[in-house]
Amino acid sequence: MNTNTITERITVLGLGAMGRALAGALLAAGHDVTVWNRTPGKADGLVARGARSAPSVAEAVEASPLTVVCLLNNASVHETLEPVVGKLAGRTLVNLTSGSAQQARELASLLGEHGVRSLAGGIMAVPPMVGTEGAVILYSGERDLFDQVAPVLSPLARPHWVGEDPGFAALYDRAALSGMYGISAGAIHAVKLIHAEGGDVETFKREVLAPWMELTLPLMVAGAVVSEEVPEEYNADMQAVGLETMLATSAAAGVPDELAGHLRASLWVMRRAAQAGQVA
Ligand code: FVH
Repeated sequence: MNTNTITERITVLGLGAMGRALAGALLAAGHDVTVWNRTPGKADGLVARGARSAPSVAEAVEASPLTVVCLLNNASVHETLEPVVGKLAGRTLVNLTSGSAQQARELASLLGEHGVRSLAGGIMAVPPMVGTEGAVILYSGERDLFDQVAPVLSPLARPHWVGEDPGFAALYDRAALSGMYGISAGAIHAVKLIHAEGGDVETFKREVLAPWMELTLPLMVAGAVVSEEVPEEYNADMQAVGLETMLATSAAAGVPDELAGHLRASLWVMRRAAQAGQVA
């Protein structure tokens, strides 16, 4: 099969904020788009732009050889797809709903048993970013299917394949978000600390925090290792002492202990590294 065998008729199931953005980008790229949403009314803006609104999931999936699913969670995906899985046989399904790696593997397996080829995806973008430079969608599943689908779905975001294992798109997506939330937690803790002691948060963010985080982010990513090694120049003992001071400063300022979890996690890493003899 080459890319031409998947036509440009595409069905989108789920018209939340992300589903509407995806369907809109496909319409803007000239695709023939059929949409369905559990609650009526969300298709109106897309219909005005040329989409067809299907009255049922079954009619929606029968309208196109390729269906993109973007629902709230794994439970809503199964609730929506299981009654129509027979109608999907011989078609292709791309699930862009967030979930766990195991959920993605189970869905791929269920679909495969019913003759449905599928890819799992993880959207690395928020709705306004869809269709713009910088937006990425991670895909996993069979490489040849990705090669067919990627050009068709490239108007959504840059397609990036991460492996044959259907769980890998979810795994990479969840892991990348873990990195992002780690940064977010650190930034929130930092401004709470400044505020608690009467500092000017906006000045701190602009003049100290933002430049510092921009400088250190690449080092933090490069220094994240799986083993208990930290780069020698980090000096794990020294880092552990510094982290204890940060925790004490936070406690003295009355910042809730729940916001200091990232410091305790780093302290655990540095103590393990020091114990493993990775000290400069
Ligand atoms: N929005 C974002 O910033 C993030 C960016 C990264 C990827 N996520 C994931 O995308 C999935 C959808 O997110 P969303 O932003 O579109 O979410 P909502 O606006 O809340 O829309 C949810 C849609 O799911 C439908 N739905 C919910 N439960 C069911 C169900 N049991 N059966 C059928 N459909 C269901 C809901 O329908 P309705 O409430 O309008 O009837 C919406 O269409 C999500 O996995 C994010 O993690 C977005």
